Amino acid sequence: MIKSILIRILSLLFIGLIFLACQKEKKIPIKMPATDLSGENMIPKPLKIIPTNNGFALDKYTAIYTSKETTGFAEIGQFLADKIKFKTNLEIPVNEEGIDSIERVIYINQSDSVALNTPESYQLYINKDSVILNSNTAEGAFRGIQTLRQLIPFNSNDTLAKHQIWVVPTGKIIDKPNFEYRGSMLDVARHFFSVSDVKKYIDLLAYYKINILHLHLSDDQGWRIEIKSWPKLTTIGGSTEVGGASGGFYTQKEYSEIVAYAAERYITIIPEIDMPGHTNAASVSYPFLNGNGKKLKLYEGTRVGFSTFNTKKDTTYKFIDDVVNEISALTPGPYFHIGGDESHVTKKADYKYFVNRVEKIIRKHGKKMIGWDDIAVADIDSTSIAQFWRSEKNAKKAVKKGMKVIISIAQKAYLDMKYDSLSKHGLNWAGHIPVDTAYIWTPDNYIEIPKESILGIEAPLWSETISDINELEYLAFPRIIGYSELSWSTEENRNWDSYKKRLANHAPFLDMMDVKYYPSTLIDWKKSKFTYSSIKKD
Ligand code: TNX
Repeated sequence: MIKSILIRILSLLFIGLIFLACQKEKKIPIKMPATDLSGENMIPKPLKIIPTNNGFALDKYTAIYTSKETTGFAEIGQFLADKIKFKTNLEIPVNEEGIDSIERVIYINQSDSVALNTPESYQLYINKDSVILNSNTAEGAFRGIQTLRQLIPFNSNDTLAKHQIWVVPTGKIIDKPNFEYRGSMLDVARHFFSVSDVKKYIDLLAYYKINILHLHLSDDQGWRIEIKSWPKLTTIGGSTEVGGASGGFYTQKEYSEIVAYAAERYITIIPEIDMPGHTNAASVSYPFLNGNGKKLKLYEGTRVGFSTFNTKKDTTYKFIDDVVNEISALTPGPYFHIGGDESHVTKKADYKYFVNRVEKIIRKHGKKMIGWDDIAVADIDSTSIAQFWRSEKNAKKAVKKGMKVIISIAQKAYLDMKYDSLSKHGLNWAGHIPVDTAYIWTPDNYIEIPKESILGIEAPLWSETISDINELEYLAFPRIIGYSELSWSTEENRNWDSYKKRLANHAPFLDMMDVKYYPSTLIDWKKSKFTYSSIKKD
């Protein structure tokens, strides 16, 4: 009896001691080092940064909570937790109630503040014991999460406490985009890229707050999306690519998987079916479409401008209606891109008639039409959008018609141009585009297009010279990171000297993601101990 009471007292004492020990470990106030939020390497640069020079201790006693009433917030909390886990190996709970050990919170809050006046506006308050992210929309919260990801250091500080702490500098960030449309285009027609390649590219774009991925799904060398009512487009038209390899295509299910993956990252997919030129693969599949009067065969070279649809036949428009219908049904975003470039063998009058008629089909299926700037010669509606890649005259024509313009000038924004004469991949018809040339220009008032007429910026990656993800990354990175800043940050907040220092510090992230970026000598790249294989955890 006495013995069992004694055992009880001893075990209670033991539990009490453990409890005290735990309390002690937790409760020792952590003295955080001084920090400077304004000296951080965020890209794109936020609108306003107000440092408060203290530190938020991201550690195993941190939890994430989110608004739960608004769709998307809980998922964004989980997205952040997954990224923290990947970077630090910390398991941060999301929306879990009643965890006694929690000392610090990250709260992702749906706010009705009118100060957050665009769908992507957010405010990030980083205090000593809490991080509060406010946004009216899940989209804005998602953009804010990217900023927070960039502020979490790669290395923990192991001297501040007995456990690891990742010190996040305190302060306030008020941010919103300069342009609502911030895009990249990927040409999956000249060379095909797998669903997983596209997903990796999407992941990288999301980190830099890019919100549009335009997929160039058809060209002379290949048709890359299953159309159930016209199956030969993929069985025949999808069978080739530049250089003679076997091409490929996305089934509708795979395309939807890409769309959904992008949507989870608040990225809109824009499908492009290029026409009436760049249509050799379609016309070989269904010869009645052909309008150039010659016998066609599959094409694996890189010439442009030799193919055209027959713009006079009603069956051509029936075909286009089916294609637009099937693709639109799989595409929640508001846009459909009709290409329209380099139709050198289409008569001018036929071209105008064609663009005008196709525009009606696009609108019938509930989408806004985008076309390369060539379309501005046609009599089209002000709700259609011109993508300015080459012709100032066409861009100005579009503005006159009240259309919005996407800035993609080849000499500045083409990701497929070589960096310099030694570049392993790329073309040079628009010149060389080194990393500084890509960054130092002002899209906001390029050739005096008023800012209200500019929807945004897009950097196209044509794939004549690249055939796998490593080569894709070589051309896209680091230039696409600069385009993210050109499209998100205001002109006052852009500065090459500041940018190149910040970019240098993105090497560890790119290494961690196994991105084979072009190590331009203009940038003093930070050495990183990370490689994808060293950090990847199964
Ligand atoms: C021009 S840009 C094209 C593409 C090529 C690209 C190569 C545009 C609208 N048309 O067909 O792939 O140059 O840089």
